[in-house]
Amino acid sequence: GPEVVTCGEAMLLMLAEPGVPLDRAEHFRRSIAGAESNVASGLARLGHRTRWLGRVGADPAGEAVLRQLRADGVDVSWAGVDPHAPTGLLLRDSHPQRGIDVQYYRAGSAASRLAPEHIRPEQLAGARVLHLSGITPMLSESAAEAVWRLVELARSAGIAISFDPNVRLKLGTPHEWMHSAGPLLREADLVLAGEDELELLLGGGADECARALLELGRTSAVVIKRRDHSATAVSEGGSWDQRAFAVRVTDPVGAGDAFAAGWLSGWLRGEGPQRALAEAACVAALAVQTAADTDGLPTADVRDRALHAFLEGGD
Ligand code: KDG
Repeated sequence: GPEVVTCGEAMLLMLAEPGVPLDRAEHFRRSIAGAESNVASGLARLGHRTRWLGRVGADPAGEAVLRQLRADGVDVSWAGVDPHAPTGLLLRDSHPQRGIDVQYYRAGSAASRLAPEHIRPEQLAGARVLHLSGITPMLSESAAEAVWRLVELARSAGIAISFDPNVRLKLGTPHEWMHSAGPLLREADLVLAGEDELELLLGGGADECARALLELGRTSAVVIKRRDHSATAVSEGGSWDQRAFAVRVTDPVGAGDAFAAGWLSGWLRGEGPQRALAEAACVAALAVQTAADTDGLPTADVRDRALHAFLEGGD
């Protein structure tokens, strides 16, 4: 069975040629997007057995998405195919400085029709981590119920729940996010979240939020991703800081997912928080140097060499 299971919406990504705004772009590259499937791809490339759960349409986009995940080494044997709804689509441009224009064509997608009846205990058998993001429960009522079904199953099987809120205000109001992602945050063993996200979902400063989560007793580690791109891991045992490695950014989208994959890989291999954070920063630094969400995700060898170079070179 898999070490890690993720669940979410994987979409076909049409990525505009570099630097050209979406309404002007004529050439697009096909790739795939989806926060949870990105984490699955990242972990699979790093050598972890990883399963992605979710639904695509019975269409060429769905086939392309599943083919790409398989090529990355992700187990998609439990992925569902919906004959009555399309695979979600994401159009975006790519620019290192300007804000990135992301356009979703995902309302009513096959993924949004995920429902609790699609979730089965066998899907989690043998897993050590269930990684979720706040996006999935924002897709629909039934998708939210499916996520909570997974949480219950993971709890009863003793599987650690990892959670990244991934707040996307295009998918709902701050209030809706608070109600949807807030309870999941409190349910997670491992939390990876931006400062803005913690402040939005829990109120107060990010460091206070992290401590409050630890005090609730469920959460054992919170990784705060700071606005200056450094990160802090906080747990009962202490707190650890990690700067971002300086690289030339080609496309920042997917950095958080790469960071999550890097952190979870360290955690799964029993590395301490400082090392896991450094690996997370390293995987993120490699991911932002290439276009699309998943192009730059490294194998374990590439990560180790890059990390060595980052630490040796002082950057
Ligand atoms: O984390 C990158 C994601 O934002 C992207 O792949 C698309 O999942 C996505 C979303 O809903 O924004």
